[in-house]
Amino acid sequence: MIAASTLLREIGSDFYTGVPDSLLRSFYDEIVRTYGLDPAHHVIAANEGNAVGIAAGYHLATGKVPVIYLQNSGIGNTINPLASLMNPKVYGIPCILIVGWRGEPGVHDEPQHAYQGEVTCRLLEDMGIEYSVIGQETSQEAVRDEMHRFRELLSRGEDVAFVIRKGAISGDRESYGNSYTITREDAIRRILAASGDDPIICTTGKAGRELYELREKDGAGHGRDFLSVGSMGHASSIALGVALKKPESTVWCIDGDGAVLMHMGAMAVIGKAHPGNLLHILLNNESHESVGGLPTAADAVNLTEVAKACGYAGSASVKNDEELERELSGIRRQQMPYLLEIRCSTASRSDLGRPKESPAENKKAFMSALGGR
Ligand SMILES: Cc1ncc(C[n+]2csc(CCOP(=O)(O)OP(=O)(O)O)c2C)c(N)n1
Repeated sequence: MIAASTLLREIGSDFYTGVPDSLLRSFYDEIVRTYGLDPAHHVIAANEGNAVGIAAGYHLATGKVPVIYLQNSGIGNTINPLASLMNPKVYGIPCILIVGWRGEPGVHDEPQHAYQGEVTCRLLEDMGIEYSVIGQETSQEAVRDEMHRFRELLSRGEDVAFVIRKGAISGDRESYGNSYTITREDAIRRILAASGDDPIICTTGKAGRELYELREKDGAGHGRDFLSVGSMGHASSIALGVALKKPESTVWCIDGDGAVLMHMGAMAVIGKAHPGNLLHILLNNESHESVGGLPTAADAVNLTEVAKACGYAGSASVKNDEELERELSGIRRQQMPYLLEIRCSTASRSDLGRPKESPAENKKAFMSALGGR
């Protein structure tokens, strides 16, 4: 195992941007310990492509090499700016990617990571990005040698990557939080009581696991819920597609603030399409809680006003139990599309389980329940 502080020293950059991954937690906690959340050194991006853009700007302004950290799920979001901005055949802007390798073949992980894990190195190869894998056995000397090799490539305007295996980086933990009191799980429990038999599209991360467990506890079955375990930021778009074709159903989307910010253009498209049967519920804990809690930009954004500006028929924000109960009891009478923001704490259970069915089984059950409508 290599200490995060050692890795940062060997990389030797003073600018970091990215989207967190639980596997890189020690790495970004060390960045926070070193630079805090000072955007002159560390910007938590909305999505990984956004991070590439920020990194490019840093290079243009300083001539120095930025670092971009991401879960391999986010490689897709980087491909456009890597291929059409950073690549030596275009502007030739150097950066160092730190990629958390979820779903590495042979290592147990969740189903949403299986294919992405399989193609991670292949994608980097296709993109012409030299990479080096860091595992538990990787020494400081080995990282230094790779950085020596990489510096030559970086000086020619090429991009390089370290692909990080599970458990490869060690370090002390930082803690993150906010002052809100409603837990995400309790908010979901109340949403389920209000949504009855309506279909629900849920965002990526722990929210879906909590939803799944609550249904288990109720013995309610899972056919109403599409968990969208991957594709972070797209739950509201999936819900829009369903809502447009099931006008007789009220379609609920349970979203996260990190996910909403990741592809916020989706809100403009919902406002414009204006489905009269879409309830967009945002569990806003101002945090990427599912992957360690690094803050999002949501504390600085008024997302209920964003919804209105995007053309939603209405929106509201609640921050305590009474407000939440009041809102949920009347929510079906609201003009839609409607955004309800629930300000949540960053608490979650450590014994949270995972869905037993495969994503393909979830899809089948969801479609069959929807088809009956
Ligand atoms: C494209 C992509 N980037 C990163 C991740 C890793 N990831 C999984 S959940 C999550 C945080 C989600 O934050 P938010 O939507 O605010 O929900 P919370 O976890 O706070 O409930 C991240 C970054 C991912 N799954 N996909």
